Amino acid sequence: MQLYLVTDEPACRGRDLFWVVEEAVRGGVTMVQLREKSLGTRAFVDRAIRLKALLKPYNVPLIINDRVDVALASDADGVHIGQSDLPYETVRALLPPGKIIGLSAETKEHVREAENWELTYLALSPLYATPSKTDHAEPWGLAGLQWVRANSRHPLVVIGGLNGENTAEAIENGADGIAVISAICSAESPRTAAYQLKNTIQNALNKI
Ligand code: TZP
Ligand code: MG
Repeated sequence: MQLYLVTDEPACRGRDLFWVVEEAVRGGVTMVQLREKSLGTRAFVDRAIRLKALLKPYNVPLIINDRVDVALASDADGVHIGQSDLPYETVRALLPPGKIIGLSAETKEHVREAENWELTYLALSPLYATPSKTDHAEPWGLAGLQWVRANSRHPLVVIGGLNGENTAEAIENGADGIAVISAICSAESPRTAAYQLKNTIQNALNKI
């Protein structure tokens, strides 16, 4: 989950979503989340099945945002849930063993509660304010990230406002990976953007 791409079709600036994802994976993206807030269920499943087939030869896991049913129907590798989605226990019971479960945490209370659960990762949402999600909670910032690192046993992903300028500081302050929409989906070259972010992450990891 070092470099985690979250999809958003409008952020792709008219380019084909599958093209953007494949370019990003060729550049170094290690995990992809299909995030669809307005597609109907059937269209969501069809898109997930197509994306799963695209990612398989690259060995890059596909995570479905919000929807366990869509993840099951597409044989995706896991689900990302937020605080208003199905409860953790329900998701755990519905998914076959071995599937990925990621959870967004917006508050310290969410982080404390998540200590009771077997998560693949915990996502701090958002690390910084971002126009890509208008209804986001109060940003964690670096001090918040440090607090979570000291108080959580889970691998940590940070999301929200991450780019080439602030990725290194996130890794140096305890993030195991970064998740992005616009830094890759909206980039002139999603492949180059992913390649550069991946290098930045690896350099920062080598320093710690
Ligand atoms: N959840 C918290 S912030 C965010 C999501 C889906 C949007 C991240 O987008 P960007 O463009 O990488 O800031
Ligand atoms: Mg959600």
